[in-house]
Amino acid sequence: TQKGDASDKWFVSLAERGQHEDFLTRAASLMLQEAVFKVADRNSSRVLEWQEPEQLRRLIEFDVNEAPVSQDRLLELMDDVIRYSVKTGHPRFVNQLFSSVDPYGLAGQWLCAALNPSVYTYEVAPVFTLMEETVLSEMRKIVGFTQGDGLFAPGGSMANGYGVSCARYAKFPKVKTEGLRNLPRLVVMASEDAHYSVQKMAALFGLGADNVYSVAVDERGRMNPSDLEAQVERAKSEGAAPFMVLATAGTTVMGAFDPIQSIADLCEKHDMWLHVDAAWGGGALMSNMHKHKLDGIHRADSVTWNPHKLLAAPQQCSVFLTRHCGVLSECHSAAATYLFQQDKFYDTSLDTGDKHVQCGRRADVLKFWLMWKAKGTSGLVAHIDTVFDAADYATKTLKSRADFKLVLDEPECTNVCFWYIPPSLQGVDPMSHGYNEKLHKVAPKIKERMMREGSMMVTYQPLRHLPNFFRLVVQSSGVTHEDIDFFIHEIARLGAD
Ligand code: ABU
Repeated sequence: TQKGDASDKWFVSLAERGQHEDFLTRAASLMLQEAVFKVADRNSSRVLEWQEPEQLRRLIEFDVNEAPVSQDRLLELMDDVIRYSVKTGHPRFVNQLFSSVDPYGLAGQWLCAALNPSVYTYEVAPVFTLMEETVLSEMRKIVGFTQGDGLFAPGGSMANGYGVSCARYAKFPKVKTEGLRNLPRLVVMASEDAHYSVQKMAALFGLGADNVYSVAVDERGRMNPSDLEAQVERAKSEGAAPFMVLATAGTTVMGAFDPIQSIADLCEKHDMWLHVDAAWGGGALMSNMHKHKLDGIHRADSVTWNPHKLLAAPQQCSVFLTRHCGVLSECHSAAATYLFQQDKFYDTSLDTGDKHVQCGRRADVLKFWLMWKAKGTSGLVAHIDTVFDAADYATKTLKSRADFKLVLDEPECTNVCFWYIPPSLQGVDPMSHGYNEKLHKVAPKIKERMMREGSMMVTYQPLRHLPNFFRLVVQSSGVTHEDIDFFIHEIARLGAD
């Protein structure tokens, strides 16, 4: 039976309101059963049901029409959306730097959607303003900043952009009003393994992507401080102004941690802003066992840290922190009088929106705060130690097998990078002609097969001179040693010919 049109007249009549309540109850039940509970059952559900784009265009009625569709049809469409979407909450989705469904994080997401706030003024978002104040302050303490400021950004790339923006403003405050025309050529230093957002942000802010100087890394993917100094001297000798270093704590592919102490020394010597992109590795700060990897981060001028990565909050939850009070507001405020009136009846310093470059902004803090409350700091610590332990198990297991080869014998983060050596290449001298070309083709083929079967998702990539290799990311503490055994067996099974 078809139940009424999908109209949006929530307030019109009790009858219509009843229809909406019925719809939302059924929708919530569908989401819980099909998108949440079912995917937790690793053996009876698939990570994805692959369809070619042409087929998928036919399978889902994407067209929007003049006439409304019924609520029953909407539920069918939602079911289709769930069916053909990748189940990133499935324990066998280890493709990206995010995964899993945290029940408290999900409740926070849903509560945020239900309340539909925009966190720019205290009057519109009183609870979330104070919640952000608390969570950002706690995160600053964990980083080791004794004072400062911060904000929730729409993703790690934008948080790195805030780093560029604040660094430039701190050195050249007139840039805010006069733009770039009176400035020297500005240069940002970042390692060759740094996240690609640094080039994007350099382009977006008018610096130019060519003015990101690439600093060499060592064999483990960590920035080489000697080369950093050489690049700074090169920029200066060219008459350019190297004003910022973007160090990385947990590179995207290898999971390398740049040596922050040495980099901070060079930043002090050459008067450069130090931004640490800890989007991925920041979660390690929670753990006494692993925080030494970010030694010196308290000396950074600013930090990116994404709780949606290693701390497994739902997408998106990205934070920008700085130890400098005031720089965010001074750099970004536009003082719109229709929103940030100074003659309000409450403390207008709580109208935090003006330090952001966004106007409307979702309360990403809520899901993370709810998770933190539910687990306690001790639960977050346990999560971090569990995922590092699982990565260690994966590393040891791969090391013990002749048909796999690790890229790094001892990964620094929970990225485990490796090649599968198919039977046709086993026993072949890796230095022999054509070996790397053949190996380069192995991971894409296995990836295609796993996608078509839907059994798991793990990504691959080349890096610098290295042929394609798999990167298994352990980021969910729901990933067990048995899951890791499964990943390894499955890759070997799919690549056996
Ligand atoms: N910063 C986005 C990371 C993408 C990935 O998971 O590889």
